[in-house]
Amino acid sequence: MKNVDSNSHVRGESIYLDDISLIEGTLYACVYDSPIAHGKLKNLDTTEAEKSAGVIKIITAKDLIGENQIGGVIPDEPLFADAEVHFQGMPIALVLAETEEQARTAAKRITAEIEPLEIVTDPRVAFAKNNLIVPPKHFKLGDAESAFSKCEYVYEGRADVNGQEHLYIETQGAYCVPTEQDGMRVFSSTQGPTAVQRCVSRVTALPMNLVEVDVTRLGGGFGGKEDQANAWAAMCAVGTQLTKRPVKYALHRMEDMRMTGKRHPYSADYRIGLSKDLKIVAYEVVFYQNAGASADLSPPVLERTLFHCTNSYFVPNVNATAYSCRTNLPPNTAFRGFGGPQGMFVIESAIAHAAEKLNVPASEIQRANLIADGDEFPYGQIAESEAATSWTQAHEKFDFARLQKEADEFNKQNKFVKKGVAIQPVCFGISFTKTPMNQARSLVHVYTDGSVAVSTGAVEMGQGVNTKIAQVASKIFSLPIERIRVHSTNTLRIANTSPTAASAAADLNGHATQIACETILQRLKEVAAPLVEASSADDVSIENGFVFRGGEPTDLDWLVLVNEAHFNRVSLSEHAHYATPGIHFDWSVAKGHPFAYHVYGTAAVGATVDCLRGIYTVDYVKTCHDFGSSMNKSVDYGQIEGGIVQGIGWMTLEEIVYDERGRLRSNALSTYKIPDIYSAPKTIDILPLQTSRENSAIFNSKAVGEPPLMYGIGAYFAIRNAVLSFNAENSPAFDAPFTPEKVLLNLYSEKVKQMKARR
Ligand code: MTE
Ligand code: LUZ
Ligand code: MOS
Repeated sequence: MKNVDSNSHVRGESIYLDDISLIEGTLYACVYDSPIAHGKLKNLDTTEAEKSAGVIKIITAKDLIGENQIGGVIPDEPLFADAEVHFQGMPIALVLAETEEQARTAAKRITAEIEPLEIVTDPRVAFAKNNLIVPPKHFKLGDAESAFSKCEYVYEGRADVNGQEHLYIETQGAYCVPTEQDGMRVFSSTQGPTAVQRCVSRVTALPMNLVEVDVTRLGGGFGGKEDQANAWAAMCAVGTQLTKRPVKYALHRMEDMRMTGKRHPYSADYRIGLSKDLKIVAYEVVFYQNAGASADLSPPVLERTLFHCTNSYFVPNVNATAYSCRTNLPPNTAFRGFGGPQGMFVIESAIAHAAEKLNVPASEIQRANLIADGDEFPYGQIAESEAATSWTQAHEKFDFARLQKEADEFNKQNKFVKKGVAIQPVCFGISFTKTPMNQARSLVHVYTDGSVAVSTGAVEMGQGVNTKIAQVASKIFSLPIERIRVHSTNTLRIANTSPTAASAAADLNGHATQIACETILQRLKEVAAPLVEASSADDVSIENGFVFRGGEPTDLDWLVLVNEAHFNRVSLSEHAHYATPGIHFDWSVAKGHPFAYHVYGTAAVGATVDCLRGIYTVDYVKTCHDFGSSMNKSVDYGQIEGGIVQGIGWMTLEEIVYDERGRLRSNALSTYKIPDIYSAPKTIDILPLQTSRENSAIFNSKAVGEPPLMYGIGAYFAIRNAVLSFNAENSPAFDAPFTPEKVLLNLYSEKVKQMKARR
């Protein structure tokens, strides 16, 4: 079953925001954004811009009819800066002009007088000033403090991990069209159509029922459009409200990189305590999250860092604290893994630290501590664990010892080229950690020609959710996929949606679709029963477009049956609701059962480092991955391959650099390196985990969107191991990404020091 979008993608016929035909009279928008990272806005001069050719209007905070506020979690983010600016790239004014070129030219003619204030970019500095977005969060299991005193070995250290630019191929943008009686229709490149609807409603003061948001698909979101698509849609909507004309804004790449938030950088202090037999007895960790200038999604991201701070390991005594620190950077936001990867990087660093000191392979510590059935996560949920199963099956297939031996032998024979291997277990919880978000709806129509239309709250962003939803309808109705069409995500058809995020879109919206289709199917069976002289609807089934009675085919087909139902005034439509059962979480005690299930996996990652130049290749990623039972191998394998490459990029190449003035220096693809085909691993082997365990995923096919990204952490440690085998005197700081520059410095650091000392 191939991706339902594959033909139109390859032919260039798929419709993205920029492919929507514009209505005559459309205006183009362009933002004037703050040139400095922190200051008092004294004076804004728009006179030159107003005189600029084609300019229709310039909008600032004071023009808004609704609230100048777009903060979703906490109301701390104005749409347009008014009294102060908080980051470089913060929108101050919006130019509307007859052409895109004219809007951009005019925006360059705006000037602002800004009285500089102190700029903070480091989360630890923000913490020292007590500049926190929310009060600190804690997870506690057992009694870490007294457990440390009984540990044979205790190590402490620091780990830092940088952010990541989403680099969706399609930049942020929106197109707003006025509809009658003050309404508007907003086309937005968003993962959260309802979030856009709410935000537009807030800044325009229009009720939500006058705001229609429509999303056909995104050219990638990766979390960057879970919340941060709102601003651009809100600006277009405000423009439409004030001019009564359609308004379009699609950001240029550099605007997008400069004005939008990224994955959160974190700095962390850890302390790990082990027993003589390498059991991790106690783990203490303090996370400093670099939230940027406003909350955005930082609080729930911070929470997920805590949820995943022990990765796939069982640690009986945990004391974890997390601070969300306010800095003068663009507000950081959701990014594939949502804080989880940062939490995992720190415990992997702690384990690597202990392994180095104890002179054992890190994999020995990892293997000895995998979480087992019945073990408790620090947040109270009891594990149904595939951690050891995935490890064992990966080891049986890929032979970790052989991989290590190959690297060791290679390293003995090569002086200036070294290989490193790392094992990377992954455990990721599936469900929004905020329980109320775990709900979805699906609207299914069967038409009288027998074709089926499905609408859900899920947004297609390349991850294949529409294919999976079509598969659900196709399977329940037993119709070929060609008879099913999954339509755009639209707030008039499906209301109050959760964003497509947390890897849960197929589960939530697929289940809702399953319920809707089953309801219609049951009605059809009831119509069919007397027609095929069956004793009851239970005796009827529908297979491949024909009605069966007692398992035997009849000559009543789908088309005739559908029309019989309609003729008998039986509804052929259903709007169904699904809410994930059995999940709950109580923050007052920081315990509960937040996840429907976990996804597990174990990967071996191999890398080769050129020790003269500091450059490296990732040779392989070999993983045994837990799909449950994949409902679409080509979609799921694609998600794994993409996630791995994106994770490797985060851990190795991609380096976001802000200078001390809070200015983004890596603001283009010439200075921000993302993985290309040459930096992708030479091979990716994917072995589906064999398990007979049931799970609550749609058709037992576990969520796959985010977990594979975290195999990328293994690339960091594989490179680190190669560096160590070249230069054993140096212990590289845990400071991701491990760029070629950092690798080179670490290859020679101690040697350089020794040379200097001898001189
Ligand atoms: N795959 C593609 N091609 N493009 C994307 O933007 N986003 C990822 C993942 N895979 C993304 C992707 C993220 S961050 C999430 S949460 C999931 O897809 C969301 O989709 P799902 O819930 O259907 O897995
Ligand atoms: N978004 C969110 C997410 O709002 N809550 C989550 O728990 C989450 N998890 C992963 C990715 N996005
Ligand atoms: Mo994904 S970070 O949940 O959009």
